[in-house]
Amino acid sequence: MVDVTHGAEAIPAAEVPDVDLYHPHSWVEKYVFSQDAKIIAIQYSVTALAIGFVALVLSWLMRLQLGFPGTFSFIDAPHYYQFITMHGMIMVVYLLTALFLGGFGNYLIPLMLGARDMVFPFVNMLSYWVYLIAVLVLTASFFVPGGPTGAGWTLYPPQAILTGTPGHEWGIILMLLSLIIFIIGFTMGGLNYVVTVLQGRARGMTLMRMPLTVWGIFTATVLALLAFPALFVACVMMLLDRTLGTSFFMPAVVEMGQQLQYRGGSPILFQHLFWFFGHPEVYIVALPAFGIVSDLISTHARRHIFGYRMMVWAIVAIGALSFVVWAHHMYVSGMNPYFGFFFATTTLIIAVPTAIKVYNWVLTLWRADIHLNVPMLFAIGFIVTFVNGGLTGLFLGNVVVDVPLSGTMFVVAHFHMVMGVAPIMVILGGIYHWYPKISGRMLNEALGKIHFWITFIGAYAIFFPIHYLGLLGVPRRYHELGDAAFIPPSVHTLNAFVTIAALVVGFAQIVFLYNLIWSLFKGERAPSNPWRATTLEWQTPETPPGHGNWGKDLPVVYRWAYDYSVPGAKEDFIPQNQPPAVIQA
Ligand code: HEM
Ligand SMILES: [Cu+2]
Repeated sequence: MVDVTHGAEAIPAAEVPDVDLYHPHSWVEKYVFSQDAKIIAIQYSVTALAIGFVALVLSWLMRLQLGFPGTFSFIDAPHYYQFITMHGMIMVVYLLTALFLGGFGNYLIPLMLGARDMVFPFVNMLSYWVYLIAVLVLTASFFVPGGPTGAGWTLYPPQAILTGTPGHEWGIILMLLSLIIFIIGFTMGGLNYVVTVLQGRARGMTLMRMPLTVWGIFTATVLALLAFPALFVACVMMLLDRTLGTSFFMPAVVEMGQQLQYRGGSPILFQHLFWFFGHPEVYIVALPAFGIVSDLISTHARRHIFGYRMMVWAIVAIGALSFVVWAHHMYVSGMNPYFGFFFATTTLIIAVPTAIKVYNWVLTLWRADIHLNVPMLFAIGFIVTFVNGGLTGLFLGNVVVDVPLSGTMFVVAHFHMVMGVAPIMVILGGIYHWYPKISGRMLNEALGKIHFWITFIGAYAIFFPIHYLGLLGVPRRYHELGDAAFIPPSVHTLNAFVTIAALVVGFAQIVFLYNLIWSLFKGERAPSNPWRATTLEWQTPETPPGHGNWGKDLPVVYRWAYDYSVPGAKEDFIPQNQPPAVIQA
């Protein structure tokens, strides 16, 4: 350990009050308007989980309608569209993006890198409060005349704006505003994550010694900083179309026999902007999940990650490639066939680095000392589910296969596997893994296992049959199927089954919530490094870590993050900050 006060003589006295600025002086500064990344992480996570719960309830309502059509009269067609839209957007942006980057990012980046905090703590604090405003604006749309927008989470114009769409009065305006605010807030956080990774690492923490969790979050943040601006301008332009009558996206249209004042806009331009953001968004969610899963399996299998460098470069390659595939979401938009060929090719190339990652996870687990505890179960659940969703991605990436499947429930099943179930597995596994550090208490293992098995089996019970429905041609975004000849009666039985599975999985999350709250007060006290992990966040002098994370001395890093079961070492793990002299038996 190196004394950080070493060299402190060089800091002119005048700067000391400046440093002091960042220390909380009151309860409010400590827990509410906090500049401590750890508190901001908890604020982000709680807010994201709360709004995510709303999205979960909306999915129950949609499933009730699909499983038992006509039984619940308040779920009419306009409401169904509103539920779909809010469910999709909340899950993707306000839950997953905010939780992985604002939640996990804030907690883990400084701690895993041996930094005291993010580099711009004040801006980091603002990032959360702006995010909260975005969430509140979005929530407000449930209470305005006309309700939230029913445009679908893709918000395609012209229908998002035309009066036939529910929520065309206020809902769409609030949705666009909320997204704009979200992006502003995210940018403040995102610049912090990137600059902290580049500038805030402890001595010895080279880029190629960073845990893969940090690599995943870092690369995802870079993607988000490049992709969100496309959505930002799209939202601003659409807002102008809606409120001032400009024609960026609105073509000349006749509505209810009336020629509207719009002319000359391009709805396809919106699709390009949306998916230029929308595809990288999948990886904004997936890359942190890749990183976290690598660290979970390495720690709980007591094995170094197989092919660390390859894993890093695969993350970077997937991130880069994700910017040249967006139009695979637009195969049915009437584009030039050569264009489709290009995007199908780039899409399928992503399978290469992705497969490398999967092989390396499997090879890490191969003949390892696997501890099947809750974080490990969720990590394996992720790998299996991601492979599953990846395989259907190969179907949909090919133009000729996609065209008939586009707009069916097959697409819904595919993206729920890849970017719904799989990342949620990682989020849950990550919470079980880091909860002891965050709260100082262990979560209950038995409740955790019940939670895992119901969630895992339940997710397959929900989404497996939906693939089959899609192959039969059952369309997505349909409020009711009616009696079309191609829909056999078994579809209705399956739909009822899926709905029951969805309700069971939903209620299993209450076990999790109970575990989180109960353990906070009654859980077993956590030792500072319960998983005997190598990464720096487990080596803090206090658990939970105090403000500034490291007490007086910053850690110094001597090795990578994966020294598990090293032959000749006295313990089966060597923390990153262990000097070489003390590791021999
Ligand atoms: C228990 C969990 C879930 C259930 C039961 C569920 C159910 C549904 C249903 C019934 C639909 C509408 C299908 C249609 O008629 O087209 C839907 C759409 C959607 N869901 Fe989920 N969902 C769940 C979790 C998630 C998660 C975790 C995500 C995060 C990525 C997500 C993202 C979406 C998106 C993006 C849409 C598309 C909305 C649209 O078509 O505009 N869902 N979900
Ligand atoms: Cu895509």
